[in-house]
Parts: sequence; structure tokens; C-alpha cells
Amino acid sequence: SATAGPGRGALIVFEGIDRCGKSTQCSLLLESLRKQGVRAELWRFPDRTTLIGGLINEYLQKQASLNDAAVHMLFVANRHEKREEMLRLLAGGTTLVLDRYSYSGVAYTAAKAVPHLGAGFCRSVEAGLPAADLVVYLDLDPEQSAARGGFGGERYEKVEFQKKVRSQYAALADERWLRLDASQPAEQLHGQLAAAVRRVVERAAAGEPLGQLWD
Ligand code: FDM
Ligand code: MG
Repeated sequence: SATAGPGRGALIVFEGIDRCGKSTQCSLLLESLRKQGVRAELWRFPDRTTLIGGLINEYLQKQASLNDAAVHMLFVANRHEKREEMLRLLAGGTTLVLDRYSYSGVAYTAAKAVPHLGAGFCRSVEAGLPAADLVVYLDLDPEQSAARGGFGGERYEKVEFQKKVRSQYAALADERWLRLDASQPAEQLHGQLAAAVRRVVERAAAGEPLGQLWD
């Protein structure tokens, strides 16, 4: 099995605008990895269960206001506070499936177009976190995502803002990202990422070193 190598678990990240289907794909992937005998966990960022995550949650639910720099730093801190646990799990052979990660941090804050919070600055504060072995980018037109039962009323869940986030993702994506058309049915999408996932899980298990942001 893919877990039998001398190596580590893979870091697989799902990215995309709100309601593009990330959570569904993460669950489908976790289930299929486990069926194949791959030890795997599903995490999401922001992790709203930590002290810092609680502040982020209040901000997103509009119970607290914070300026753009302050909330950006909280999202970043919420990843850094999980760094050692991520590294430990990966080193121990557990594959991590992440529902959002540093790429969300860059895309959402850069979409605000605050001059001192551009993509370059946003990337710089992610430095030292483990790099994804695979970024699966679920690309969807914000008009379509909004039509999927509507947004839940959290901050950022507005079509105009989501369009800006999508442009930021387009700028951030590189040729290593697996970009998929997220308007397809869930099972079909899931099928389109299986091969790429298998490849990175096997490479990690075979001992390919984990990268660091922003290798
Ligand atoms: N978000 C998420 C950010 O603005 N920065 C980040 O670093 C992360 C991880 O938080 F609108 C935004 C993206 C989204 C909101 O995420 C909550 P979920 O996945 O909808 O819970
Ligand atoms: Mg959301």
C-alpha cells in the first residue's frame, strides 16, 4: 500500500471561493484514502476551535470587528500555531487533507486591495510553513457559487468580493496546481483528482522531502 514506504504523509490542500465544493471534495477524498489503507486526517483552516480561531470566528460571524491587518495576522497565526502538529503527523506517515490553507490567506486578504497587505506581504508571513504537495483548486464562477443555496451571511460571502478572490487565486496559481472545473457533479470531480492524489501520496511515502512555503 502507499503507506508502506520509508517516508511521510502527503499534504493535500483544497482551495477555492466560498461554496465551490471544497468540503464535499475533502470528505470524499478522506473516505477514499482510508478505503485504500492510507492513514489520513481532514483539517480545515481557519481552525475555529483554538483561542485564535475563536477570534477569527467572531470576526467572520460579524460579532467582532478587527482591521484588515489584524485579522490577517490572526489567520496566519492560526496556521503557525498548528505547524508543529502538522509536521509531526506528516513525519509519522499521516496524510493531511486541508480544507483551505495559506493560499486562502493570500487570496482573501489581497482581494481587499489594502496597499500594505498585497500578495507579496501576505506570502511573506506564511514562510516556514510546510508547502502543499498538491493544491487542488476548485474553480467556480461566483455567480454559480452564490446560486448554490445562497451564502450563509458570513463576512466575505458576497458575489462582488468573491470575484476579486477568484482573480487573486488566478494570479497565485502556478502550473503545479490541479485546477478543476467545480461546476461538475461531485463524484465526477472526485474522479478527476484521484490520479494526482495517488501520485503525491506515493512520492511522499517513498521519501520525497516536504517542501516549505514558498519553494
Ligand atoms: N479565509 C480563510 C481568509 O480570509 N483567510 C484565511 O487565511 C483563511 C484560511 O475565511 F471566507 C476566509 C475564507 C472564508 C472564511 O472559511 C471562512 P470557510 O472555509 O468558509 O470556513
Ligand atoms: Mg465559508
